[in-house]
Amino acid sequence: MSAQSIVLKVTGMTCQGCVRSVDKIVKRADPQAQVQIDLPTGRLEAATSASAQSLISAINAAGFQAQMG
Ligand SMILES: [Cu+2]
Repeated sequence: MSAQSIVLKVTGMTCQGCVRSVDKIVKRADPQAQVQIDLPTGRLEAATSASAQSLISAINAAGFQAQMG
């Protein structure tokens, strides 16, 4: 599968530690992923071959709330 751009809205992140956690979750799903996360808006943009649904599931399982952005 080739990389595509996925935009998610993530709530529940309160600090850079949360940002790092979410970044790690995405990279666990796809080690090649390029991830940008904006803490104030919760906007996550990833260039990844992982599916949006798999990322949403993994982020939610870690206690954050993700939805299609
Ligand atoms: Cu935090």
